[in-house]
Amino acid sequence: MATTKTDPKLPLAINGAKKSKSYEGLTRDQLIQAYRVMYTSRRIDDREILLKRQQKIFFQMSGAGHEGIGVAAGLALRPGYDWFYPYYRDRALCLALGAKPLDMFLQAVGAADDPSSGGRQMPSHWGYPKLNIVTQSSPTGSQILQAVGCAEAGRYFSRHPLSAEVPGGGFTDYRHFKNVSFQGDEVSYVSLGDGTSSEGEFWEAMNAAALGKLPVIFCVEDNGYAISVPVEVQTAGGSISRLVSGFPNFHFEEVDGTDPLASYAAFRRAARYCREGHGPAFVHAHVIRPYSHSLSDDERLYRPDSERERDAQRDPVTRTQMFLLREGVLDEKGINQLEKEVEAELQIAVDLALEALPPAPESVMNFVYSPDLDPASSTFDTQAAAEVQVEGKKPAAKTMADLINATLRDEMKRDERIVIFGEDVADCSREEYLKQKLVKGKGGVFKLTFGLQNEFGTDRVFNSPLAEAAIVGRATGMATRGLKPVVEIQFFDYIWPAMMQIRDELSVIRWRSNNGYSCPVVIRVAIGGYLTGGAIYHSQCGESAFTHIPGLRVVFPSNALDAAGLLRTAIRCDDPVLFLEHKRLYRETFGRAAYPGPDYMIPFGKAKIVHPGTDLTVITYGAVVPRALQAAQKIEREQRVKVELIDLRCLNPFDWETIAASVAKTNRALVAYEDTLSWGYGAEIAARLADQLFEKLDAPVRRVAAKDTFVAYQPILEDAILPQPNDLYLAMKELAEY
Ligand SMILES: Cc1ncc(C[n+]2csc(CCOP(=O)(O)OP(=O)(O)O)c2C)c(N)n1
Ligand SMILES: [Mg+2]
Repeated sequence: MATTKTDPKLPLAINGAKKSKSYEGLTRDQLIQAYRVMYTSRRIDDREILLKRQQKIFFQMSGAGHEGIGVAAGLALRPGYDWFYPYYRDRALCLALGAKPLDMFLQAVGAADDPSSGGRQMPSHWGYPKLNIVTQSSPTGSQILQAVGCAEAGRYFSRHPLSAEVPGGGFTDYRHFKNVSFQGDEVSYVSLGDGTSSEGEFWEAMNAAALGKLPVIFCVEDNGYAISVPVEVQTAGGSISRLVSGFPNFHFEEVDGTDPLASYAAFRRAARYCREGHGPAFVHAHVIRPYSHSLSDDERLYRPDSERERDAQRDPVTRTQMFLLREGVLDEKGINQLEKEVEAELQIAVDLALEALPPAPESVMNFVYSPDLDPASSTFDTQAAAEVQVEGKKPAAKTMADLINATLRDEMKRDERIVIFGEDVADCSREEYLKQKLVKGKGGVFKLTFGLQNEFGTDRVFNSPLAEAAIVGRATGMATRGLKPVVEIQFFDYIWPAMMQIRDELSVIRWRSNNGYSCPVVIRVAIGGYLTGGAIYHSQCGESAFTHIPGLRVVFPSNALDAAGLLRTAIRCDDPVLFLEHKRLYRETFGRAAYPGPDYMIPFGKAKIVHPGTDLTVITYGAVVPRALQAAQKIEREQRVKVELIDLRCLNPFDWETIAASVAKTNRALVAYEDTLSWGYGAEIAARLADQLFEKLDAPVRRVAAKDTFVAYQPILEDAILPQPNDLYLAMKELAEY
């Protein structure tokens, strides 16, 4: 063990309790167990370092110096009862909660039986479903908002216990694959390093937890460095405790995290405060980092020996050992015996891990999506039944906005796990105004959620702070617990703060946990231009940035009926869905439809032929559909060219079969989309056509899209930038004549 001697003059906080021998309420056996966990944790690090040097594992990240705070949190909280969003230094916490050394070595070698990820994630990226330790990623801090959402879900299930039940019989939806458990007084633990407290998501999470008085324990494990950056360069004033002290509703602790007893006492107080429902807690633990940042870092390059030696004096493992000796809890023989037992256990675990089988290469696509429920399957095709239902009635034509609102209402009635939140989505946050009928309510800047808070209550439909990462991060935590958040991003142009959550968390949680966890959130986003004055920041498309992400379904309807059918599928399915709603289409005359009933669903990945033809195929979606239809009708009238117009409706998965069958018939293909031309969604379609239908093509594959610039405010410029019916007409004509 590469630690130096502890300064014996540095007593553990418990010294004062020596006379009573109460040890903050821990028994002598628990003290011995705590030391065993700390020693085991350190020795696993040492063994992994050796294995890495022998090239038997591929990465190493140690928890050295953080064992005291980790074991303390593990003793104060309850595995399988509370919820845990730890970070990579929390090895001792995970061991204290019940993870086994073998589990950790299996992850280090990348074994198929690695219980955290099946060989998909680096070591020290914990995830143990049985213990409620939630799968971990690598971006610093992206777990924090999810811990907040997790606490919100626990509270929601306590207030709406019937929602946790799985509906019997009939149609199967995502609820059949989610076992919900909740306790009523559970807490959600989340930890992070001192450097990570600079991330914006940390502050968004602190704000959300304080606003909601949520039972979250934030633990900042402050080892004074973020790789090579010292805390005074990282945190204004050098103390995160001081910076957060103004947050209301919090209980605060600042503690020597190398002292397991003082840390345990702090955690006990924090947990009690949270369990009693007063609000969140913040534990600032001062720890050390004796083994450099990781095996790829050599801290001697930026820390002199004198500083490192000073830290080593506070080594939690040696300090605790000396404490046990001094207190007579264990004598030297007892210590030796314990250490020998740990060494023997680790040897067996290492041997087993080194013999463990790696995952099969054929398994790489497993769990990108739900293995249980395929949203492209016929289970989600109820169109025929719904059409029969509405036949003969001649009901009023509804807009896309109307039918999205109606679908949300129907689904909220059907499924009490659905919660809706985002910016301005509530009718009125000050409920009393609604109750006294002083106001009508807003329900979204486009009014898509109008009336839902009024009907279903503020628990289920509420405004969030203006923080997009928080909207998606909290939703991800909620969905991990079994809720179905249907959140709104007000404008696609402002989705980017949430990109880390979408790309590195939401889409990948199922895959990286080897199906241990899933989070089927629906994100509704108002997208697109053609607004006459929308300009740069209210007109963006950019869907290909999201179709490029495995694990995320992307839907983009062009009309009211498709919006209703696809949104219902999005809500009932078991995958995360980005549901793109074109603002210009919300209230257009084009594509209005009668309300199709509360069970109308369209499966994902099924295109619609909007206009049948034989001379050339146009593949498009969204607001280009009505523009292409206009052009197709004109060219048929004027040139007798018959265009087959395909509306993809769903971008991932997409309907290659319909495209291929059409192009095999027409031998000409034009891909049209509103986003900028280069590197866009059409490039993929064009590449597939060239690859798989080369022999069928009588002309080059053409694209019509926006110019590779930004959408300008002045309508003359907007028209010139976005693809217009005439651009489509000219491209069709040229292609037909080729
Ligand atoms: C968003 C993000 N940026 C950068 C990194 C690279 N990185 C990994 S750990 C780390 C430093 C973290 O320091 P701190 O939060 O203090 O935790 P510690 O490692 O000291 O325990 C950095 C910069 C990352 N993983 N994620
Ligand atoms: Mg640090």
